[in-house]
Amino acid sequence: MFELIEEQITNFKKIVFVTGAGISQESGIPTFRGKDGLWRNHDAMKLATIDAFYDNPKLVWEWYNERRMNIFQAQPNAGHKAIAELEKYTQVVVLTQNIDGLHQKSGSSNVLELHGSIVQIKCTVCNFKEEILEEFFDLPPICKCGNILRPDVVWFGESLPQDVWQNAMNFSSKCDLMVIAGTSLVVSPANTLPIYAKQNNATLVEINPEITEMSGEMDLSIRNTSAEILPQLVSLFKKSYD
Ligand code: BV8
Ligand code: ZN
Repeated sequence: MFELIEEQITNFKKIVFVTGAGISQESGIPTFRGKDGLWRNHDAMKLATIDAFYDNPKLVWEWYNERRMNIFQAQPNAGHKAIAELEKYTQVVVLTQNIDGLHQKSGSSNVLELHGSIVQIKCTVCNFKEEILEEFFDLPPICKCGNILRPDVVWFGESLPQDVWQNAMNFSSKCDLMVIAGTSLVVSPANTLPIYAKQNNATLVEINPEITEMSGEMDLSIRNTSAEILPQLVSLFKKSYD
């Protein structure tokens, strides 16, 4: 399966991972698309928007509160752990669309959260911003300043944090191997990151049980799960370095 990259494995010095909801699926966290994409018959893609929030903050908060409780119980899986272990062998940066913090929980030390974090809560008006691990009982939760609090995530229609996005483009343009795992590459601008890597002649490896919009652009597109394949990829590095 890895014939294409096996010989050049020791040449890869700057590796970027672009991950999506699929990599956390095996930790019990539902993805947005496919059968998991509904919550109480609401389309997740419609709930993760500013309009939905201001339309019905209580409903959107019920969704986030439930996701938070599930995410706080979730453990990193073999895919997350393999990426964290790779840091022993070479430079690794993780650009994740996920908001679940599982890459950090598994030990990865260079993680950019392109779409924010469900653990971080911020005020819709003042500059209050804090990691809160407790469950909220009164929804929507209210800030000390009297305004509604919200999860510090990037909703559809909102811009990504400027500095995070700049760094993500930068790392993607400078890497020599980009591994795209667990994402349908539907959501922009995260789905442009493989283009930056390709423009810089990086090798592109995709890991996804399904074909994606960019499978045709990949040097290697592996039709399998991240928990299955990522440990095998890391053992290639282990063999060549140990
Ligand atoms: C922006 C945080 C500039 C919230 C998320 C038309 C109208 C309005 C907007 C747009 C439009 N057209 C395009 C846009 C832009 C829009 C967009 O891309 N829309 C898409 C849907 C068409 N993007 C934005 O709005 C972005 N901002 O563009 O700013 C701007 C500013 C102002 C005005 C204009 C432009 C902001 C996007 C961020 C949205 N927030 N998350 C939350 O999570 O609650 S995105 C959300 O979707 C998650 O982050 C998730 O990662 C992502 C994708 O959802 P999923 O499908 O679940 O995950 P993924 O795609 O990763 O797919 C799962 C994959 O895993 C599948 O391929 C599956 O096969 C695979 N898989 C399953 N199991 C496994 C597996 N793979 C490996 N192993 C397994 N075991
Ligand atoms: Zn406030």
